[in-house]
Amino acid sequence: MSFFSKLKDRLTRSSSKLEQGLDAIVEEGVEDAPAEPEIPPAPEPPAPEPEPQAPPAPRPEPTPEPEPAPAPRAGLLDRIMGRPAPDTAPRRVLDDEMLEQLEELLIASDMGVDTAQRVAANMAEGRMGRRLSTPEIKRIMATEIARIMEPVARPMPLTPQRPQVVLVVGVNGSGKTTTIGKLASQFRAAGKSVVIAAGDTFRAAAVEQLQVWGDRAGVPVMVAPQGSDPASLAFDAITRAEAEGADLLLIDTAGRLSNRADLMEELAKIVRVIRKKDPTAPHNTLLVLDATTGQNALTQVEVFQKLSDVSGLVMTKLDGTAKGGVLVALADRFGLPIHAIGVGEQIDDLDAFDPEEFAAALVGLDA
Ligand SMILES: Nc1nc2c(ncn2[C@@H]2O[C@H](COP(=O)(O)OP(=O)(O)OP(=O)(O)O)[C@@H](O)[C@H]2O)c(=O)[nH]1
Ligand SMILES: [Mg+2]
Repeated sequence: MSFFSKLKDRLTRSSSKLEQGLDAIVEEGVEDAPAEPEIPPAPEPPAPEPEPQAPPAPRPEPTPEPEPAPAPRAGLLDRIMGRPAPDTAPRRVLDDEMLEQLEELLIASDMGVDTAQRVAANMAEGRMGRRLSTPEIKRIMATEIARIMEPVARPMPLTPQRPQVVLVVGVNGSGKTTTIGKLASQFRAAGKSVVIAAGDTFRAAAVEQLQVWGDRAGVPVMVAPQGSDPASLAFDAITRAEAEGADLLLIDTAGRLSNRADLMEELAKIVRVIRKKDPTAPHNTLLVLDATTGQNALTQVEVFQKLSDVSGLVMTKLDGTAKGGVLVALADRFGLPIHAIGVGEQIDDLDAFDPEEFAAALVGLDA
């Protein structure tokens, strides 16, 4: 299965919420609007049909997206002859009220107020007064969402340093260890030699969990006794990765709550100690965020940016959450690269972030 099919299948809690919302918005307008004004109440000679609809407003700027054709309708002759209309999808005229409803729908998908406003405003540009169907709105919405996310869609950069030190941080349970396992497997498959350091020395189970992932990925895992100093493990791990000529060292860390100052200080210490070994390290600091936390992910970025040089984001658990829109808010608000997204617990359930595919899956489009 392609990653897009998987993403689309697993993002359905987010996409079905948007789809249902869109259908409701369009239907509401259809009910309010005078029913099909082009059908005269009384029989009429089959004269050339007047086109009551205003031509589409001129667009202030060109967009790459193809302009949807004006709403196709069955002509009078077609109706008399019983021929089906070319497109029977309900349509609603885009006006301020509908725009506001679209904005609310985007906010409900966890996009946040600012981003929702931006997406809605971009959607409206040059389209006010046009009659739009749900499929058309979806395409326009996906285009505008992808446009916002395009600049931040970047895979984790590979640097010339050996080893390239990648520090993985995030709150408890966000998916750090799982993501490291998946990344290790993918880098291995790409021909890189990888070492993992089990920097979560608090929980014995954490080390075991990482060893399982290391086995799956075929990557050695460096561990330290439970309760030992994670900073000194990180230091030793760089020494070993250097000695082995490894390309990449992935350092797992214990999940920390942003309100625990001691844990936050410990993270700063890991960075200080790593830098004694290699002043340019860590070369990447990946912040792993759990999509199910919704808008809270924004706060997590702010907190982690204060105590580490977050260089990129990975968002996990996009499967089974209706809060997928939060990734759009993250892209819009911070401009940090989004390297990868996770859609499940298996080793191949992580892939590079593709904004067009994500936007399509989020609104429930096929391509
Ligand atoms: N559905 C789903 N589950 C995920 C995903 N990524 C991780 N998980 C699950 O989330 C749970 C927590 O993942 P971990 O990788 O242990 O998270 P962590 O950040 O290392 O957690 P701590 O070490 O406790 O801070 C596990 O049960 C994972 O299987 C994902 O993309 N989708
Ligand atoms: Mg962990």
